[in-house]
Amino acid sequence: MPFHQTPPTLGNQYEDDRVLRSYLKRTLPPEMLQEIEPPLRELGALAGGELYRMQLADRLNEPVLTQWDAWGNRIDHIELTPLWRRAERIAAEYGLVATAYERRHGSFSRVHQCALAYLFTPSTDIYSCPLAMTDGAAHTLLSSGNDALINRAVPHLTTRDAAELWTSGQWMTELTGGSDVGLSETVARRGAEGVWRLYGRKWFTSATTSQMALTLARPEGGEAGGRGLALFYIEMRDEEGRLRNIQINRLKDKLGTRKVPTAELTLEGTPAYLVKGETDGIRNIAPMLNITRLWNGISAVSLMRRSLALALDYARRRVAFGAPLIEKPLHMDTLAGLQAEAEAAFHLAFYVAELVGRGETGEIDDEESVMLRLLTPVMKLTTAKQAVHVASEVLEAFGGAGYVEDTGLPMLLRDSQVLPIWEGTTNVLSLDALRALGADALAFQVLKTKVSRWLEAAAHDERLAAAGRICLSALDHAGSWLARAKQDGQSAVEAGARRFALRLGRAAELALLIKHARWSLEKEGDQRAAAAVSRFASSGIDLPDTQDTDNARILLADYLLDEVTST
Ligand code: MFK
Repeated sequence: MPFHQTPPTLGNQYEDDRVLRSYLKRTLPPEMLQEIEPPLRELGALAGGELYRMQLADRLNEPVLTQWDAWGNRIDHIELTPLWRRAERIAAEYGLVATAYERRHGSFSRVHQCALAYLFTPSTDIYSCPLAMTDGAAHTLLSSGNDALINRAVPHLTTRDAAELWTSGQWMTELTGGSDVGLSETVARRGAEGVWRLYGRKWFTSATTSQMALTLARPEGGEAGGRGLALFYIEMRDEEGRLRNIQINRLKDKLGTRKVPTAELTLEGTPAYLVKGETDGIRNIAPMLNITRLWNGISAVSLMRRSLALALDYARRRVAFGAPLIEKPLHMDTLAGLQAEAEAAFHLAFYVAELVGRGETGEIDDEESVMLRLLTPVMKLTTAKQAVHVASEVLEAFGGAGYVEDTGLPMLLRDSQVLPIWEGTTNVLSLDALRALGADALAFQVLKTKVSRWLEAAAHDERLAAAGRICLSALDHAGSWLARAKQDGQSAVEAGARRFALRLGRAAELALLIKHARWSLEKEGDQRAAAAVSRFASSGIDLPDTQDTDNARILLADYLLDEVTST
């Protein structure tokens, strides 16, 4: 009988997930957990069963743009893949967006929603993208105070009825840039009765099958930069289903997220409504960005979980050098390190979800508000980097099979690679973390105080206490670097911003992991979170200080535009 390798399989993705279940048990009131567990379990079964099988079968399907009909009419129709059409219905039915707005469980509704998103995301090929933008649009409209738009759109964005559900686009990126949004060239012309007309090109509009979008444009004569932009609301199609003066030029040919119909658009007088004033579009769209950044983090931890679920299952099946891989000390060591990364990331992403929930119900206190503003970019950038690292290592853990398309594994890496790019690259978000610190002189101190409080509770356990000291010393070093860099000037601060933000992210993850491990030891008698603490604490929390900027100038001297640096 020739040798046949059995492929990895997935079980119920809720039941099998110790980290999620233990976290929910610690965080949620018991009666709430009892109420929400059956649908979580159902979704876990779908994610590990029907949806996973469908995802593998749907692997080669991609959205198709048809620009013209047989009779020469411009139609710009995008046909979605079967998996996405199924995902759309499941998302409505399970309330992937609605849960956060029904608020059946107060501020914990956000955690509930994120748990649903975490189970749903890895089996639905980034259908989380339209959901994130839909959630962001509902959140932004609700905080805008624009009653007409709230009454018109929010019931559709937050419904559980698939026939009524709208998704929303978030059109920011133009040819001038995805990061420097203040350079946007789209112009808005004032029309009659509050209807504006938009003219311009949007270069990277995700999920272009949405019914509405929030976008930025500059009212004619408005000042340059981000302040001169306004936030607009658009409905894509008229009553006959025709696009409203929008042309879909082409779909993007991307490395990953291949099911997401990301398009280039031309707006040719598209009717639009102001959401909140004629200026400050970037400030006004920021609530949307912060929600999609939360989704980015939840997607990152969910993809890490999926990668590991497959790698761990495979390690039990694959025999090499006389034993299953899981029994091989080096393979075990590798997977344990990845598991610790994923667990640490999980706790930071869900902590930000808790804060978002408390913000929405008005329970958030001043310290937590500061933490939410600072940790949103820090969490997004840290978890995104971890997701790419974990996916890459997991492909390697499969050997050659990890590099072969029809195993479905390469998609894990491609889809993870978008996470540090969209919604703000690592560098842009590192600068946003500095912006958040700059907005509140005490922000760094608030973070340290919070972390110290989480660690105090674990001080009696020497293993956890030792990890706590690593965490505090990383924060101390980050703080003293920042003070020194500020004296050296803005260039020094900017140059070290990424190392600084990653240090904060990893330290916050470690502190939250320690907090959870103490609870899990005491209440569940479970050693595993504590084992994750030990591993994670020794895997680069206190990153080295920044190099000086002169060093970078010397190294890149041939390419600098402003001077010739003598070596
Ligand atoms: C799987 C789930 C993922 C979901 C994916 C959905 C797919 C969507 C695809 C996309 O749309 S990707 C493109 C997303 N684009 C970005 O994320 C933009 C990246 N660039 C930035 O974030 C820059 O930091 C930014 C454009 C905001 C910088 O612009 P400026 O003009 O230099 O901003 P400025 O002047 O510092 O800030 C303007 C105001 O906004 C300030 O407030 P004030 O007017 O009161 O001073 C800022 O404090 C405020 N602000 C900026 N970022 C903020 C914020 N406020 C709160 N939170 C923030 N994050």
